Amino acid sequence: MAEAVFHFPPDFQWGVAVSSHQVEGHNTNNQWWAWEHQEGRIAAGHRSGAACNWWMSAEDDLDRAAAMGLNTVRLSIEWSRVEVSPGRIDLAALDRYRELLQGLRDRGIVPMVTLHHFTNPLWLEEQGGWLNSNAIAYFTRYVEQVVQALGEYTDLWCTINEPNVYASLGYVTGSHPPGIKSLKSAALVLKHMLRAHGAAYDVLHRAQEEARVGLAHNLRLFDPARPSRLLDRAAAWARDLWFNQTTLTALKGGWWLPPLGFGPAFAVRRKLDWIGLNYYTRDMIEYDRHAEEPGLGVTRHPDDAELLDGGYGELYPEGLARALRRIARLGIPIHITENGIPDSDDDQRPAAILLHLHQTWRVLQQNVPVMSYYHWTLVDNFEWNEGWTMPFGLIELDPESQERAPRPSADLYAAIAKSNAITPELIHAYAPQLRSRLLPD
Ligand code: IFM
Repeated sequence: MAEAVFHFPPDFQWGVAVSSHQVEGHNTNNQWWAWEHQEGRIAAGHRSGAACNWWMSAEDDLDRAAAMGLNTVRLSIEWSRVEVSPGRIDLAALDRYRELLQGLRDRGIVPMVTLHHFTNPLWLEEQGGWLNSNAIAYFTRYVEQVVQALGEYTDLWCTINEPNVYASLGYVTGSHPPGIKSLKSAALVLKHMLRAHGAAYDVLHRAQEEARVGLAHNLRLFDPARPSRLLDRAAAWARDLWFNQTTLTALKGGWWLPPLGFGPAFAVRRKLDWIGLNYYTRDMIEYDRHAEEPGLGVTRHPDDAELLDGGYGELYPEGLARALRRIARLGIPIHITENGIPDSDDDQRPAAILLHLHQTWRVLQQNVPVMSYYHWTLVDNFEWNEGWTMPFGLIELDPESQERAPRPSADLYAAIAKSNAITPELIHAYAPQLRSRLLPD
């Protein structure tokens, strides 16, 4: 038996990530349900419907995760289920979450609990959502309820998933609800979400001494398409400032950067025990004076890029190492809270898994404190505006029949998790084309 080449640290955690609206089904009380029911919003007219049916029965999927040798799962609590109207808590909903978290524990799986993943209760949306500064107090009140009810099952909390994506898609491109196009509004929303993170951090630590509280940041890389062109570099820089640096500087330096403002961010400073990295791809940015926002340029891909299905971008695993090294400057533990690709026939995913994990292994050798890797995702789920057309699952799902079929990637990921290593055998078996790239002669 050949020696394993890429060993992970003995306490490294292997997981999958999901979110409430994408897997639970029939989340009728949030703004996404309303959005899906508007004509033309979702690809192919799809709706989340029963999703992966986790609200009724997640347990078989929890068994699948356990059988794969996973020891952590990241899931989110659906605010609109817990707080059905302002201040009115649905105790039965909290009971169901208790059951789910206990179910994970019974299977030897540590839950990471996200408190906000893109969805708002309708009652909050009707009050202006995150544009309304009251959202911060509402959110902390809800977090208080959740930590009281569910704190005995976890101490690993992710306050908000991808505030930068929420603000960008909902308020810059207008492609997600509420469909607004205004950078000024986007900046206000992002600032409110970061302040809410800071406030939730305090609530969680007050309620639970041992709480480990973080936030999941989607770090997309923006490189100039033509590095010698000043305008390409400026456009890539401007995108990065908005999408990454505003959040990272607020969290690390406790400082607001434009367009969020300019000055000390006391509400956020030092309110982070770990940082979550969601990494998917990079954009090569080219200045284009005809673009809608010329200063932000347009996205190009290198001629030799391997493109992902459905226009999701470029397969660029080296970007994960770059993102990890950048985020390591925060000087706190890192969880890779999401990484994966859409790939219905699984012809790219096995190699993508191996390449991204190889990059993770490389930065671990450089002492970057990566604690865990959560693959996005276990079972195909409702991919927001893309509906069911963009399957990210290790396991294929037919949302109509609810039938599941593991893809080869599920076996590969299980084998890696169980051996805590990438072995030459796995490379030979699942992605022989990577032999020369990953294995020494
Ligand atoms: O499905 C999403 C998830 O909700 C947030 N991060 C990116 C994933 C894939 O697009």
